[in-house]
Amino acid sequence: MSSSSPQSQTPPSMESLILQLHDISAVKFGNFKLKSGISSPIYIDLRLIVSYPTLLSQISQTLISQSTSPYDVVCGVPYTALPIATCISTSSNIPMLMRRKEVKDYGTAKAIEGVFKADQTCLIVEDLVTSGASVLETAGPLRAAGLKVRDVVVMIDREQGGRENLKENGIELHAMVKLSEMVRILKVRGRVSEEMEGMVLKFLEENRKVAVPAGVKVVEKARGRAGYGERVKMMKNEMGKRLFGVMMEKESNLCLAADVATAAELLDIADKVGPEICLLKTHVDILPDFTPDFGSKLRSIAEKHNFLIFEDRKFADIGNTVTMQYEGGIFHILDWADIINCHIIPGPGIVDGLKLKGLPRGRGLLLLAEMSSAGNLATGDYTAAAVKIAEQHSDFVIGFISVNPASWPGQLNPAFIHATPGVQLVKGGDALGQQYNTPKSVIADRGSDIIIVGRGIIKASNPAETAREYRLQGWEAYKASCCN
Ligand code: S5P
Repeated sequence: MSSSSPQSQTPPSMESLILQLHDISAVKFGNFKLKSGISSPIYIDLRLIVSYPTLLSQISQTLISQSTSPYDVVCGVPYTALPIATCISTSSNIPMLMRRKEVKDYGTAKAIEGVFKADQTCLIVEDLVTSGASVLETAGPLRAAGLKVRDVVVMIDREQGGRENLKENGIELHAMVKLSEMVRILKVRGRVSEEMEGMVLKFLEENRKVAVPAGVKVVEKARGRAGYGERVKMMKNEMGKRLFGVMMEKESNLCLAADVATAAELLDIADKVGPEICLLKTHVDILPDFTPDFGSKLRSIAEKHNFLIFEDRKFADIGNTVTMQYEGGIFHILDWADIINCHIIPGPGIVDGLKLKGLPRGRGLLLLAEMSSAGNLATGDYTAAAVKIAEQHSDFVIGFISVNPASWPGQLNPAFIHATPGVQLVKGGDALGQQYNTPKSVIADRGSDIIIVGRGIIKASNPAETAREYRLQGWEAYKASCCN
């Protein structure tokens, strides 16, 4: 499928469209307070065009002729541009997609509705572009779903930095008309005074560059996202920085889940697989032969092979209790684990508690924002709450245990690391609800950073060789996703 732009009717002249927009009061002059708080002499409300079907159809015809590159699907930026995209789709017979503004269940609900194949090209349709932020917010999930986004057609370019901001993100803006051009036409046709034209031009001059809100710029959550080298500078926690550093030095985004039967076996596999991994994850409470020197033995292997240690304790109690569980008991986790994780079910107090002990020791914390097991409850608002808590504690929280961060609404904060369990070389599951995805799908499609692999490696006949295979696949997927 490709655009052939069959046009049944000649698009009306630009001038006539602009006069019609003025006739229906979609363009007004006066003194208006914009959402941003600034006063503007011009106000544009293109939502009105749904009440004028002939005009809507004429505008859509004009927009079809704006983009010269072929495309397979169109997608309107919600909501004003949805009817325009629909008209473009029906009149050119090119399928349409819809981007959901609210994705309720991030793990499973689709951000994009409609039928498409990865690698198809999607044309974005928008009514008005100021900074380009809303176009970027739609381009992000489209690209995360594997679609190519290179062009956006828009009715009016406010000439306030949108074109440049979009270009920086690999998107070319094709505008039906620029705001200054529109005002000039209205002046020539006697609809506005020369004085009003001057005021609008002055306003544009004074507000030439509207910045894209922080975070929106990284439009590709999975593809084209910032590399670890850039992100290490954004990470606040020292242990998180070290982790990024190890990943780059060893070209490894592999974490071994060393769920073996004994401490002796764990130390043995840590030494064998050590060269391939950036992180080794333990469940210290499953080791029957645990002794107080376990921590120091594991730390010396970690130093030898340059990996970090992550105790998957999944703390889940109130702040006061977790301080004791973290440093005390038999295991003294605080003494040897570089990184720990916790559930957020008790609320932010759990992070305060762990931070009290961990931060002075230079440790880092991962929050369980999602889980890999079937039917788990860490979805939707729960995941969003984890993101909020992480942002409020970014001195200690280094990131998340997540499963499909690319599907989370909004932009992913590049300062946080995502580590994903449920990884094997082939998609599948176990008899107790575990669900597996491949390294490529986890890193390149689901937008994660680290693959956590347990049985895929420890049950292999040659764990070191298999770990190497996982490392290579994980690293390949990272390179592909951050460089195209
Ligand atoms: O949601 C989760 C969170 C974690 S940390 N799902 C998980 O499977 N894990 C852990 O990852 C789990 O405790 C185990 O240690 C590892 C997955 O092991 P595998 O053998 O299924 O690869």
